[in-house]
Amino acid sequence: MTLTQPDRATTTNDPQWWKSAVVYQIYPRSFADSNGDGIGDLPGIRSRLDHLQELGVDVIWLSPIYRSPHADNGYDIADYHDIDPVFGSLADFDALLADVHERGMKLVMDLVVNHTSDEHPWFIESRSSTDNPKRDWYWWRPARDGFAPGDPGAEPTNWESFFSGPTWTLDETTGEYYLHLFDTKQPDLNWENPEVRQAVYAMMRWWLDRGVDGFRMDVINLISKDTALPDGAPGVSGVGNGFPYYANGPRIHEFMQEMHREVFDGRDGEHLTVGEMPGVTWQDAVLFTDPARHELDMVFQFEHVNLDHGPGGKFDPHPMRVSDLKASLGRWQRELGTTGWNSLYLSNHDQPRSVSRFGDDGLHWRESATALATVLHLHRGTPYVYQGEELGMTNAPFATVGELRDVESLNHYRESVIAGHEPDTVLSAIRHIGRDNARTPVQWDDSPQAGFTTGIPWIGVNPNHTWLNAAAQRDDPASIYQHYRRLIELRHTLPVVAHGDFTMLLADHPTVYAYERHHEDTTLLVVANLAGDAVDVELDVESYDLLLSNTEDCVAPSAERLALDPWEARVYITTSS
Ligand code: TEU
Ligand code: CA
Repeated sequence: MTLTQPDRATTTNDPQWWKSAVVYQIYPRSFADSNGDGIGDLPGIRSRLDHLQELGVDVIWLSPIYRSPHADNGYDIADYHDIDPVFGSLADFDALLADVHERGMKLVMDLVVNHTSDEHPWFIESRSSTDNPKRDWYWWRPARDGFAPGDPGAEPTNWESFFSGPTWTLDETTGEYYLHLFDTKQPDLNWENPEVRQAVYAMMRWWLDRGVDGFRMDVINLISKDTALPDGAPGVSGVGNGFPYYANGPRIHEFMQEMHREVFDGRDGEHLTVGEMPGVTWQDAVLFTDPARHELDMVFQFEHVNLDHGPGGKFDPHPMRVSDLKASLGRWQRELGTTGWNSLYLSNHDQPRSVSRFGDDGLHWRESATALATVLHLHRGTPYVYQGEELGMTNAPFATVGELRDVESLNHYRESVIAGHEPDTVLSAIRHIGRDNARTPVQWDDSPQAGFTTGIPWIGVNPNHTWLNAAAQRDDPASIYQHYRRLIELRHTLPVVAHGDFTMLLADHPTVYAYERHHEDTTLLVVANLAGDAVDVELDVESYDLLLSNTEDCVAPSAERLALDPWEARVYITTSS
């Protein structure tokens, strides 16, 4: 098939333009460094826009670039209206936005408003006294009844933070505790207070007025909490699980509708909103994404990226089976149906590299990366590509804890070793699931720092950049990069990819992922062997034409049987007249 120039989503006037769009996530710290300080920045991104334009993506989502002390790499914001000097200036931002728009792409900002940095002026005021007008902008509580502040167990609830330790920190100034679901430097905003909500909406309008095209909303389903703040049932670690009381709280849909009204109603232009929602169920996701309810365009759900977590949580590795992945993704396809809308992702800055986790980053590296991409991108929903995924970047061989940078991994390591766990075992779990895997610099070429920086990178470059890099793949038709380019083009050119329904095939097969998409008179059939052994399946493709595959020499199917090599993926199409 000859593929034409991508018909970009930006050229339509459709409120649901994002159905035929593909989003690319940039983690600015690790993308491209322009000034040799070892940290990626906005001019660095500007210098690499050709790579994204050739790939054909429609939207860029930037992880946070606001002023921040970087306790959590920018997910701790000290000023929502300025760019952190390490990334550049507002002038650099405006220049980047103009370049992105000029190339027919859109730019979506990360919106981190469940919490701020403890260095945000709002929190500095709030902590200054119990009668400060901003006191109620955060969650302040006295020590538990019968305990003195600072006593062991005096925390107002027994909840455990996402980043280890209690979710409460005592502030000596007033002798009260503040709530932080994440790091101690990330105090939670109190969304019950209408002034907080209005301040956030005003800030969002400020960015839209500046020209940005939407928001990826960080842990947005955690903003409504049960105001009674009950203790949680003790989990495996003995610490309380507060999740039922702070996730998908009683006012979450009300807040999302209010935000939509206050920020997006009556605005011209095409926006994209996606809510990151740990623990969201498909039932809730339908409510969040039903266009008639005016909440969000789509959500990031976590079911499929939690399949390899054991009872002890993410650092307790559990084998992942293809059949579990099929069951999970298939359920979301089915249940979001035609009312809601899916986000499709296998990786982001919080997850290990998808080819290492779901595929085979050794022998079948190229085939497994392209098979996984094929399966994901042709689902119903909006696909997200995380930087380097389009090159098949892999997990990093972190040799010592000294090579790690992430606050979550470092806290977990410290707490586990104090608790008596074997350091090597702890490190091996971190190597498997830790977020730093996704944060090593993008591998542009085979030069000493992979073309990322002329200085010393803030986190080590993966040694495999000598052969795994963008320069080596750009003009190679068999490369992972070129395969992603073709998949993106299919979404732009074939209505069945953007709009077709979804039917799972071979649902009980342990390793073959197969499904059909129908739209008007077109049927697309996607089949992929997600395992390292050749396989033969009962699938009749005789009435179809082969549209795309990830191997050079596809064996022609015999009647009713299809033989697939390890990690082989094929896409067939047929049109009935
Ligand atoms: O992540 C929220 C989240 O629930 C997890 O994916 C998180 O990364 C953690 O690994 C749970 O174990 C969002 C951001 O994407 C993440 O980078 C931030 O650290 C976090 O919120 C706090 O802002
Ligand atoms: Ca820099």
